[in-house]
Amino acid sequence: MIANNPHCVTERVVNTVCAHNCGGRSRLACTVRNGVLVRVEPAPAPDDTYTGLCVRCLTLPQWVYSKERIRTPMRRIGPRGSRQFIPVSWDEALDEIVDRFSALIRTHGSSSIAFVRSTSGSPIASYTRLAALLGGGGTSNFYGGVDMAVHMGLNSTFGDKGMYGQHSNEWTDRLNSRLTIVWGHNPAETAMTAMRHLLNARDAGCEVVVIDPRYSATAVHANWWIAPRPGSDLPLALGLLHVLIREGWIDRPFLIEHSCAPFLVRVDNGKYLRGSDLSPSARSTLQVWDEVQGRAVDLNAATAPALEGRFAVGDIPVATAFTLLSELVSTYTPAHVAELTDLAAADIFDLARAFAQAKPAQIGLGYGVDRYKHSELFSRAAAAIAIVTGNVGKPGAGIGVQSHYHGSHPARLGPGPELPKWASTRPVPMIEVGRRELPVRAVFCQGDWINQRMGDMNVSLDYLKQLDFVVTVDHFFQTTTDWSDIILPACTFLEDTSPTRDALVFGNSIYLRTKVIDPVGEARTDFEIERDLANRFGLGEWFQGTSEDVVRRQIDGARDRAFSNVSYDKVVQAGGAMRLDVPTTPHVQYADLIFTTKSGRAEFYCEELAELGEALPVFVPDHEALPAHPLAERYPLVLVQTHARQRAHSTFFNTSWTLEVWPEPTLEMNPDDARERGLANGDMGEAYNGRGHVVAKVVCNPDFPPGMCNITEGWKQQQYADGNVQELTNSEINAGQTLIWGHANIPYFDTRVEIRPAAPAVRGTRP
Ligand SMILES: Nc1nc2c(c(=O)[nH]1)N[C@H]1C(S)=C(S)[C@@H](COP(=O)(O)OP(=O)(O)OC[C@H]3O[C@@H](n4cnc5c(=O)[nH]c(N)nc54)[C@H](O)[C@@H]3O)O[C@H]1N2
Ligand SMILES: Nc1nc2c(c(=O)[nH]1)N[C@H]1C(S)=C(S)[C@@H](COP(=O)(O)OP(=O)(O)OC[C@H]3O[C@@H](n4cnc5c(=O)[nH]c(N)nc54)[C@H](O)[C@@H]3O)O[C@H]1N2
Ligand code: SF4
Ligand SMILES: [Mo]
Repeated sequence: MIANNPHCVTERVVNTVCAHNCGGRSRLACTVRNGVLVRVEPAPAPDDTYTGLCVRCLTLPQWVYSKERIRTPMRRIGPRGSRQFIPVSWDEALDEIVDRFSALIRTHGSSSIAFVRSTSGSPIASYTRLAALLGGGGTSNFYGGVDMAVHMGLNSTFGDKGMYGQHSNEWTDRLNSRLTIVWGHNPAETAMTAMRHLLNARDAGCEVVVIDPRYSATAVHANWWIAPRPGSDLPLALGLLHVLIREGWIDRPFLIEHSCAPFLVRVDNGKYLRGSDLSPSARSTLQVWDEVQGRAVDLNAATAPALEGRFAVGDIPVATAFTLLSELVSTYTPAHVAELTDLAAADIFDLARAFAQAKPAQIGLGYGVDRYKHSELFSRAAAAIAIVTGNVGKPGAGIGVQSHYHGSHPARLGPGPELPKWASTRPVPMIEVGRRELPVRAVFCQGDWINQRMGDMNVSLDYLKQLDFVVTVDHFFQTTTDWSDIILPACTFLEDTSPTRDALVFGNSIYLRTKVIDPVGEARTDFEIERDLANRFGLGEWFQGTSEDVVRRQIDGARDRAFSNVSYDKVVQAGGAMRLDVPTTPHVQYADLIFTTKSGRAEFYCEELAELGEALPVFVPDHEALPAHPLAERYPLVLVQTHARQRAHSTFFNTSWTLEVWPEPTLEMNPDDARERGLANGDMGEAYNGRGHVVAKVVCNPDFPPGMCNITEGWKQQQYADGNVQELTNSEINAGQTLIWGHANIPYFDTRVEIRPAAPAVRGTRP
């Protein structure tokens, strides 16, 4: 190869790891020709079962150089929302941010600045350090709101594993299962690299049951598809529990030894009975009914704890937690549940029987069951199914989320960058932004906050419009950039070495991110932008070194045994990925049957929620998707927003190969529902409710039951003919979630609409 020869083609292949938040972590082999990314293929993973990528990433060359790419810093010159910007230098842009933020901090304090971030950012380059240090501590931090409700329910049942830690066994464990319920999850489109494990399991004789109101791409591959009405999974779970308990298909030893089932609960206040309730000098030990002694005793002193029964302890009426659960589900007969769910009673009975007979059986939740108002109650009921049948902590069993991170082997990294003790942020739940008084005057957005993270968008937009100053840092012009004052161009993961979110570990291996190409235009990495801003704020001492230095520290400083065979240098020498020192068998969540609940056991009973009447996973039929809701008459259709196969959220909204297949937002609905409204395939339809509207092309799709329609989330504002799906989505705040976890999940799918033909004026596509 001759340098400086214009006819010479230099070509190299660089391996890195995908950064998009699709829940996978594919290793990518990127061909770079004369400095330009031209091709992406799968690179071998250290464990070959994890080698592979999806079609989306084949389009990365189009993505990274797309015409929407922000190439220089920009300043707004027209009114907010007018999309009128001029390029400015980095110095001008950063100086303006520092001046405006400093002035606000002087006048209103550091909580007047808020930070918010995309889920695809790197954990060490998401402006969290700057947010914690700015103005002497305490900027506002908009957090949460997505993918949290099902985890909340599992957290309160099994103990806190971190808000996203409640995963099922490792993907590769599916093979050990005899029956697996894929519940509100569509891995054929949303966890493509996990789908093969499900298909392998099915081919090996595992019965795959998909519970989804629509005939999804995953249901197509199932042995059994169960289609409840949207938002009715909780009564379905209670109906399954009814059958399991009534028929005695339960694991008594597991219930007595590892769950809260035998704990005595005070009927007067819903709290567990404790020794201290009986004698002020006694300890607060949980009480059970000892069948041999015929009285309440300390849990540890019991020889034969009763599973069932109502008793009087002194003058306190009590019942075992299991008895209360049995009584709750006693009315959820298959016939009654059939009415609540639109299912056949026989299917409910048969599913319970199949689950009880298959040993082991597994429940894998997705996030389709996370986006309703009471999704945390649903996941608690689903967890109770696994608990009463003893399907916890075993290969092929378990309940957890089967989407992201697949129940990776635990591997705790060493410390990240150091911060002073006083550094902190003030958490503001995302769902509350725009809905309560906040001290915030300026928002720094990493990514497309308004389009992607907020439900009920018109409220969010009104909130954003009255702010003094909005900064967005992204790769592409998108919905939030439209409304920003300063826009900064960020490098994509292909131009960066900051590690991928989930901090490097995937399955049983460690993956480093490698820089593939030079920054496009004037883009800088988020790591550099955060550091450049920190330097200007006089906080440079906390931002010494490069992102590689941080990663080196995290790996080389790890105390966890899993890292005993690796060092930063060894991983680099191995090409950027290595297996960790973890067992070669798939990871099994809770294999040790040690739970981090207060009692150390699996608790389907949550005494903290007794005051709300939710100590057990009760069915509260007050939410928008259900037919009894007052809005049901005016807005008869439930609108969900499934995650689309051709994007990771909004990412890939602009790649031409994927747009060839699916060029614009579509409103998918049952053909009969469409016909009733005078709509046919290809017509422009307007979905509307009291919160807003959207116009999109109607696709009559019999895979959707009558009463349910869909617009996939993640299209950008400029792609809609009019409105935005996010204008329609529900943002009702759940009291139980807020009581226990301090914040609530956004119930995006708990949304009702009516649909009509769009007025001719809005049938065109926006410029
Ligand atoms: N291609 C692609 N992959 C992705 C993403 C992406 O945007 N694109 N996003 C990633 C992220 S962050 C997430 S959170 C996951 C989300 O991915 P999934 O967990 O698969 O969630 P969804 O696509 O939202 O919905 C899954 C299924 O739930 C069904 N559903 C809707 N309502 C109900 C209901 O009431 N009951 C039941 N039982 N089912 C219901 C829907 O019809 C849908 O088929 O995907 C990840 N993977
Ligand atoms: N209506 C509705 N809304 C939803 C959902 C739904 O089901 N329905 N799903 C929700 C879910 S589960 C999730 S996880 C969220 C995902 O929401 P996000 O994480 O916000 O979605 P993305 O599209 O991945 O990223 C948003 C923007 O961030 C930019 N970006 C990505 N990576 C980086 C980076 O490293 N640096 C910088 N500076 N910018 C970056 C992208 O270019 C994009 O414009 O969406 C939520 N929104
Ligand atoms: S988007 Fe997801 S499935 Fe596709 S290559 Fe990246 S990690 Fe793999
Ligand atoms: Mo998500």
